[in-house]
Amino acid sequence: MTPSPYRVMSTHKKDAHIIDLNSNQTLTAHLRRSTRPVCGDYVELDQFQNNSTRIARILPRKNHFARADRNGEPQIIAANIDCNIIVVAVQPEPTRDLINRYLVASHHCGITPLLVFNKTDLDPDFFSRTQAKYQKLGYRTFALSAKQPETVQPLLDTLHDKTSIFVGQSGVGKSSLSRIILQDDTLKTGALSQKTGKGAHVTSVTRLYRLPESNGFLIDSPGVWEYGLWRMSAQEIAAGFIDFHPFLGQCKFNDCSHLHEPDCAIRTAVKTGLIEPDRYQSYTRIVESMKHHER
Ligand SMILES: Nc1nc2c(ncn2[C@@H]2O[C@H](COP(=O)(O)OP(=O)(O)OP(=O)(O)O)[C@@H](O)[C@H]2O)c(=O)[nH]1
Ligand SMILES: [Mg+2]
Ligand SMILES: [Zn+2]
Repeated sequence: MTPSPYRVMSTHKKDAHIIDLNSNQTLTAHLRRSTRPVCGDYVELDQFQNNSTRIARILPRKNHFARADRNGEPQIIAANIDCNIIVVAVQPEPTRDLINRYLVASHHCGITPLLVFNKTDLDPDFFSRTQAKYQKLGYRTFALSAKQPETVQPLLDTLHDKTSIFVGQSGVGKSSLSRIILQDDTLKTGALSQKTGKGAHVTSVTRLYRLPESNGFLIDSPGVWEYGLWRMSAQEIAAGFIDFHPFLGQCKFNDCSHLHEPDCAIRTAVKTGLIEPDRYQSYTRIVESMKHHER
């Protein structure tokens, strides 16, 4: 099957913006009630005599990225993604466990995570230890500043031929980095609130762009304040902790939650220094936070 040349750039209440990958033209297609496309979907279109266009079918998704909705169910944000670029910044400072939650989600969605530490111009040392920690775990990391565009080049070099999405808190600089990568000054960015130091939720729609001079796509998404994981079991969360992997399957109980059971290989690994205590504590907090979804 030849892949559909139509890809969803963004969705709105009653229609979606579509890019024709052959011609680079954009068009607007109506939505049927039964089709719920998301940014990044490949679709087939019905074109009518009166020149209107409708999405006929969403092609099967390779994967999707999601977050929890109010009921703890996954809410799909975008589809067919290779790379999750998790952006954190010196200001607003990431909340506790934010990076680990994004890493668990990336693992479950089958998307390669990249960590970007932005706004190094404000404090070059702020993330040194955190960056070293995640590098040691095996993740690709980038320390950079959107105020110094040359520092963005190494990140840009990894985006060719892929679909990547910027995720992270509001105000960390996702759109500022997108502007540099896309060479597009029309993307809106906005200052942090002076009162709270938080981002002002400037980007309101998840949107796909074609990379200039390269075969690839970049998705800029609206920032969140707290990224919530949908309902997951302790075992599913543990699987998203890469440093737990060598020990999984070695606990006394198959369904060990690694919280309190006897003969737990994960807790032993923490005691013997093979797993960092702060990663284990983060794991326990994330498992605990799932109670929030219980009704
Ligand atoms: N000092 C400094 N400021 C930056 C940097 N990157 C972004 N900013 C500023 O941070 C503010 C927020 O940037 P945005 O790019 O709008 O942030 P965002 O992540 O897209 O925010 P949302 O769209 O709300 O999710 C703006 O005032 C930017 O100019 C950086 O590397 N250094
Ligand atoms: Mg933005
Ligand atoms: Zn265990």
